[in-house]
Amino acid sequence: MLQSKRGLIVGLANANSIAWGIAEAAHKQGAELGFTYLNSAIEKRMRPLAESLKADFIYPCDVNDEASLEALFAGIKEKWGKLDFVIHSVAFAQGEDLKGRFSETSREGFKIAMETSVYSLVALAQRAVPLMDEGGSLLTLSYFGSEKVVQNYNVMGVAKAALEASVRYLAADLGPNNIRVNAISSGAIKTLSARGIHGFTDMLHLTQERAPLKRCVTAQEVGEAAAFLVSDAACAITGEILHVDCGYNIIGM
Ligand code: 1JT
Repeated sequence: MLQSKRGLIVGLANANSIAWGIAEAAHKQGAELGFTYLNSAIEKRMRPLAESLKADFIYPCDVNDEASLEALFAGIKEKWGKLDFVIHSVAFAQGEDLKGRFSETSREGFKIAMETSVYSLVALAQRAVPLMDEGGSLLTLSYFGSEKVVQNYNVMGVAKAALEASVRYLAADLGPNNIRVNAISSGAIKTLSARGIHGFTDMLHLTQERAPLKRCVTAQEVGEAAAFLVSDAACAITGEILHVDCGYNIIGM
């Protein structure tokens, strides 16, 4: 499905990462992959994983740093000359903003969450476009907390709502360039991001009880859906938020 396609994966931290599920699936479908890491602690965990998929490159990148993005895309241009897809699997909020009262979110905390979790997609898109002459595909990761209130998700829910809106605006903007922009709204998965979040294990149990499929989704399953969305099989799908959550989102009471 992804034979002769070249994809950049941003957000691989370790073997629990959603980005890892996506990387494995994309590799299985024949994609050539390149990866980024934020710092040396993350590099240590992700490098062996990326190498096991015969990564064409592993570059440092801080999505909040313009110079770092410039260097990344200069590297990609030199190495590949073109780009077929980008996986954006990045989000951040301060721990203090992922608990308690949303109304108490600080200006700085709000800014940090929005910049890292939302603007970073726009920043990547800007630089990917010139490498996608013949079209391409951008994919980001969202979560149900963008649509309905999920206790403690707080500022990330607001950021994910902005991320999903950004997917639509980017899709409209880049459609004439034959660049598709989509998101997967994943069910809860125990990743590095989810670790240390108070009550996360209870959330997983509740999901298993309430979701139509009576279980939680895996990063590998999100990966399979992601591989489809960035492939030509999804050539008419853009601006879409695809729920890959064992059906959790359809349940009311
Ligand atoms: C971030 C974190 C983004 C955790 C995230 C996330 N998207 C989903 N999760 C898991 C999650 C987190 C909370 C939650 C439900 C799911 C942490 C680091 C910043 C980015 O609340 C019920 C808080």
